Amino acid sequence: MAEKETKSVDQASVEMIEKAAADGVTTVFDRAAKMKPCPIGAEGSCCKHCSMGPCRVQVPKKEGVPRPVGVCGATAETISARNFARMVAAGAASHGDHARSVAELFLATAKGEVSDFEIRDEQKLYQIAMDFGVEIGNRDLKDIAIEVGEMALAEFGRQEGEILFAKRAPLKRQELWRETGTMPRGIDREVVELMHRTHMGVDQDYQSLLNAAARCALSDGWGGSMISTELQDVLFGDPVPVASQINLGALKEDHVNVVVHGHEPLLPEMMVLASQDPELQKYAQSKGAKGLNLAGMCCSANEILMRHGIPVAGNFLQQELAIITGAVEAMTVDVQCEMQSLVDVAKCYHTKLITTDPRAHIEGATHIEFSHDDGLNVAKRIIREAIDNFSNRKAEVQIPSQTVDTVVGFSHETINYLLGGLYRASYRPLNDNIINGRIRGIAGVVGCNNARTVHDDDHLKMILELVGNDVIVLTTGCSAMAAGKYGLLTPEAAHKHAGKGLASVCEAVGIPPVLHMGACVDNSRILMAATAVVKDGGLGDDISDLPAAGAAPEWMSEKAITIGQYFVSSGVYTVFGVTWPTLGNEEVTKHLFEGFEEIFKGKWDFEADPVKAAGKMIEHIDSKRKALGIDKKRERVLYDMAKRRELEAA
Ligand code: SF4
Ligand code: MSK
Repeated sequence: MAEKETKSVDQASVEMIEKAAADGVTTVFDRAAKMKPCPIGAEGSCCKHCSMGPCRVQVPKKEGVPRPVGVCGATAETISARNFARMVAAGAASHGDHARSVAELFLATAKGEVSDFEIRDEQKLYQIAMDFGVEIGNRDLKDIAIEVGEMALAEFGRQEGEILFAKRAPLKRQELWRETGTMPRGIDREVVELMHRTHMGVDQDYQSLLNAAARCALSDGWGGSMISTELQDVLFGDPVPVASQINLGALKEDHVNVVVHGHEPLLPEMMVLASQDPELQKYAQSKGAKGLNLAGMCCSANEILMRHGIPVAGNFLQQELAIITGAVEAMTVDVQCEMQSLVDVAKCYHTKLITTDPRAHIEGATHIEFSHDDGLNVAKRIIREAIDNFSNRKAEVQIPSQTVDTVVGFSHETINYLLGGLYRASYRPLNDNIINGRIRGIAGVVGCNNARTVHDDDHLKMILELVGNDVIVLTTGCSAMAAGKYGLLTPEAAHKHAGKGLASVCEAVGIPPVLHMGACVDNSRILMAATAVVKDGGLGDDISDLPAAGAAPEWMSEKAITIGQYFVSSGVYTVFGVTWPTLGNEEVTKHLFEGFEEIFKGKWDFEADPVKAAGKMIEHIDSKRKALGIDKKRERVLYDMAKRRELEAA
């Protein structure tokens, strides 16, 4: 890791940024240096919700100067809250629409309408069926699956009542959502209503807008994202720990390289199958390559990494850099986090950029559309195109040597099993170690990379500070990949980086101090893990009682705001880095940072310095330990037989 670099701390990325400069290729790092963010927009003080604007409503710092309002009279608070709420709506819509695709495929699979997919995890299907209230009895698995699929799809169009997975939350939390009017009714309904409320001249009370945003975010965390995670697990298998490799060194000079980029794992699953097809392997060899090499990028990478051990080429800010190696024959993209610049970068090399989703076209890219009923053939066609492109390499191939071993795939069920064993799977050992102080608390560190800060640096600094202070870290998305590149996703990292207490637990169980839980939608796994800890007892009766905190130190996507908001609405203290979208308005920021604590017992915070942010998280964790009465380190009491007898007699 090159600490002094200003663009990335990842040496492989630095090498490719230099190659890009030598090749005359512009990257996101160059554009970020050139394009300064608009200061009024960055702080959320600009409204362009109607054509009488855009209206800029920066609140003057001096007293006595009148506060500006928009042409329609909208106050700075309304504008700031509306902008924030629209970010939540967009993020929830993205996860919801991803979930809809998964639910549609699931139902088609259950009905036997598609041949390339199957139900792999029956246990999980039964669990979902029970949560949905579907009768199991002696019914055929197929009938149960069809009913589950239909109910999952109906969650999007549900108009009233409560989303079904909300029942999974601790009872006290469900009560709080009902009391505060934030229990989500349906996935699409909350997004549509929030878009309506933020239209010109509708909801013009910032607290009311923010409450609606909180409800919409919950329809993602306990709705869209949870449906994605759960049904993907049933279709593709519940992740279990698997070893693999991460970073640009995963690309192979003498192989046909195909990079799978995006978020939905439907086509990537087929790409994994197709890449193992002996005929296609032979075809690659017939074109002079040693074989086929599949690698992932962004959250698609997380999906096929944790289920199949497919190596990861990189995270968000490395998507252009993979092409710049000159060794990528094809890059497929589906939805979310794909930079339009990939087309221009690909043109400088020989890479075929292939869009695969009917909702996401990119001008200048080749479009080969994925379809449920022809998934494997589409994947094979893409791989054939890549093989045919192998001989077209034109630039010098330069692949950074960096690639790091990782262990990934810690679903919430796997953690349960690892901690408690097959016959008494439970979170009890985790709770006990939190209570006895060996583990100080739990942190979820998630989210993107952001070209406005040094690539991966904030993730690493924050995670190292947390694990060094005995806080176990659960991670997803691009943050997980940053941790992987630094070797933090291996059991050995416990000995190297964790505090004594955390290290002793990790070593006893054989787990890393940083647990990779999957892609962005899999933040729902963190909600489930937190709920399991609550239900196991001894640490309060709500998620907000736990010594836990969340963070996205390098966030950039609207989805990250939605994720953060559903953590806050679920009772978690959540701190974001880089920048904060309501900084222009004190009242709105105060409501999110303080007011929400009174409503949700969870709140937002912003801290650009990742070490200071980690310090705030630890402070919060300690305050929760104190409230639970477990703040004093307890000596381990070893009971001998005499003491046991005394206890029994008492
Ligand atoms: Fe301006 Fe009001 Fe229109 Fe927004 S909705 S652009 S504040 S006039
Ligand atoms: S890919 S949403 S940059 S985590 Fe999920 Fe990474 Fe953020 Fe995209």
